[in-house]
Amino acid sequence: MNSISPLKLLFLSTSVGPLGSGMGGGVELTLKNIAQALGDRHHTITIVAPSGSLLPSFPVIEISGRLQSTAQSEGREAWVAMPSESVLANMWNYARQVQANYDLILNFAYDWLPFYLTPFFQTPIAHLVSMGSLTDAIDHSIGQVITDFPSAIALHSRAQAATFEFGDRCRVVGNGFDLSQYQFCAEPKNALAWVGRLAPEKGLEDAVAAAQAAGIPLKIWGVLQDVPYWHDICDQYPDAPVTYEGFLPTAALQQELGKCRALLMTPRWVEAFGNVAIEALACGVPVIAYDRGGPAEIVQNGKTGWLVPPDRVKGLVDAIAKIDQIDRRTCREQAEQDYSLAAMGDRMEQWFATILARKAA
Ligand code: HBI
Repeated sequence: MNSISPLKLLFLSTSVGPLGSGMGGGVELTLKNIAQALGDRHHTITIVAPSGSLLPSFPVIEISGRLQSTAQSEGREAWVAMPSESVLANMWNYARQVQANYDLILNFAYDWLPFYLTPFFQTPIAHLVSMGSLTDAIDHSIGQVITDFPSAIALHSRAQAATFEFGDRCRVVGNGFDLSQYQFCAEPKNALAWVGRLAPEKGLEDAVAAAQAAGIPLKIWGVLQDVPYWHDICDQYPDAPVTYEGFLPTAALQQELGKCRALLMTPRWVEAFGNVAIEALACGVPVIAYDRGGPAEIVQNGKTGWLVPPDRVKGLVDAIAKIDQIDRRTCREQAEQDYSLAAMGDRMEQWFATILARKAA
């Protein structure tokens, strides 16, 4: 536990959707968990987020304006684009006006603007980068922050860091979850789970193909972000035993997820971390994941799940066949060991202490 004094913190949320909508993907849960981890340690947290955001037990300053398009759909050469009346621009204009009331600003948005604005602010800005490298423009703006403020950038995994040429100069903080929200389930039903935004970078079609080959029902939870993509999968696998179960908030999701024999993780891209892997482990659910990105650093092969060669459905099917070799209690223990709120709170305080020490120097 660090002995840093209580801080007044301003969180700037993702610009692609209101908190609680699911449109922000994993970063919504990440922000909530970090607010709780730090709130438990007597820091005061205020959150700035798009209108319509809901977050229990923390003050949310709702900002109006048009949502940012998702960076992962932009392409590597994409220019920086913001609509008129941009919610992102309005959020950062608000932060500029109130910055003197805070000891530190923590940015969760994966956008060019917050990184570019960092030297323009008097209050230090810490950036928790939520995805791997996607566009040259954003890469360059993050690299510039590291040049000017060497301790200001943190990432979730080493694999995510490795996607940036400056990755070795970033802090890796993993993630943390309120494990009291997740109930351990010892006796699962005969079903597999897939959880995430239904979008091409998540590789859902492989999980559907694997469930069909294994003859085990697959339950799918998450925001239906790309409807044509989902319809293509349904057309391609008309007889697969799969059901789309909608987007559930954490309490309901973990109730259903815990009843599954395994979580399948089929990312096409370098998943920065893989929050759902921890949520599954916390419920005692083993994880079968492509050996790529954040999940490959989480799953202990043969102990809390199986890592399979990326993009190979047969690897998924082989792993499903031996899922009963995994002890579900070991899965819960791993979540408690590495990914609790207390562990994450320590890592965040260490990060902030480094930034504030540099500022003082
Ligand atoms: N795209 N432009 C942009 N900004 C974000 O904050 C953002 C995004 N795409 C996805 C995303 N955030 C989150 O879903 C991931 O960071 C988890």
